[in-house]
Amino acid sequence: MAIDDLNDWVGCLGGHPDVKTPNLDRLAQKGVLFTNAHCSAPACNPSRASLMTGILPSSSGVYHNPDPWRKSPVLKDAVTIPQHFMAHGYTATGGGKIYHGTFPDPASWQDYFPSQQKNKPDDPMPANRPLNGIPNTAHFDWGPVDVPDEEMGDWQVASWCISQLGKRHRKPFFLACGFFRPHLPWYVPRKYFEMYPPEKVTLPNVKEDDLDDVPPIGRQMAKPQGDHKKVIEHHQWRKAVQGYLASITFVDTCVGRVIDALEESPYADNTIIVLWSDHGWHLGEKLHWRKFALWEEATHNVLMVVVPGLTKPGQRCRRPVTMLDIYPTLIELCDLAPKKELQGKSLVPLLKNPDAEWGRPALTTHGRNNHSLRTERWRYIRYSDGTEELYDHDTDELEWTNLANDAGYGEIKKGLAKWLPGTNVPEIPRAGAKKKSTQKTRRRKTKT
Ligand SMILES: [Ca+2]
Ligand SMILES: [Ca+2]
Repeated sequence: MAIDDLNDWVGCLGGHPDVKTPNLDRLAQKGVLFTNAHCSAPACNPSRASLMTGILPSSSGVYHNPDPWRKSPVLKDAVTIPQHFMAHGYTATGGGKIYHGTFPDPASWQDYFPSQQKNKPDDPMPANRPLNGIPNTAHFDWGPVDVPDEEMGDWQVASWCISQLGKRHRKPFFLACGFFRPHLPWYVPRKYFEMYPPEKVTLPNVKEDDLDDVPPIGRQMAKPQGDHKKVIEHHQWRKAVQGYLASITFVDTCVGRVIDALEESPYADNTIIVLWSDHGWHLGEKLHWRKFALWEEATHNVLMVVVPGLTKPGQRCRRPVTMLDIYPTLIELCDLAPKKELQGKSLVPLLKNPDAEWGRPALTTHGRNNHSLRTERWRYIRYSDGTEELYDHDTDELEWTNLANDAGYGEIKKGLAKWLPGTNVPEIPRAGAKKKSTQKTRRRKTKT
């Protein structure tokens, strides 16, 4: 199961005091919750391409959303996770958002809902958009819709997956269930908004001058004069937090339906469950909104794994892991042929013992040669121009105080820097980039 744009605002991860996620909490309780899991890239397309192929952005050249990942010379013939399962006799089907919307991958599936080319069902859209009153806001919008749950795309994806679990399968199966919320726009049924009265929601703890010690490339990623300024000017911070929380609880309900169906199915006792989100999300921290940055809010995502007969209920693992580790984990768990090109590391030792030694940091990359490394204690960021940030999570979990330029941290930085990737291949040409056209402005797709 994949959840789009879900940060650590999940009850069991403790990222937000108000959030209600009973079903995600229940799923985490069934197995191992990774509390220090990070994406390979803080954007949908590169994160998902990396997760599904096991190859780092710095090796493939897929760094941003407009990069057509199958055009990467490295990923052109890459065998994705479901393809590898199919090669071992499994059926592989899926529904909803697993790959970034612009670049579905029919080679990965035998059947897909709603279709191989259109991976995501439509959602109801309110009339009179935007609902938040911000001019030219596009999908950066939020507010309740008066429709039953059944009209929501994610509800339909869950229903389709439930129907797959209700089938009699003759072969082992790989089933992918991709949910779209809490991706923007935050239009979900009214009852979820009513769970979070805006005057009562807790706003993120934000330091107004937090960017003062951040190098220029980082400040440019944050764009304080963009979304944040608009949200403040239009008095929308509380309503935005409400919209994100409402969207999370809506998707939590969808997750719960699928878990219930699995538990009631003949496959309850021999099905491995992996639930992940593709990256985190800022809601004003560092005066930044959305993902597209290398701080904790953007890189930290959700990962839980349940393996019947192996994981024990209620376990937690604090080791820094990444989404890249999912592919080799599944290979080991399901006895598939090893693939030496994969750049992640199997999580099986941690599934057996969450306190086992791990010995490597989590790497996140945003754009060519901008990297972040996370250990249990440190976050180290190095941008393409050599500028740096260093945060000590033992004393500064909000990453407010950049220690990179303080004397005394040279050895720490050196120890971390040896984990930076040795190659940083150029970005592959973006979709449509070659045709320098006379057509009207080609709006670069930065959404999702
Ligand atoms: Ca996403
Ligand atoms: Ca700061």
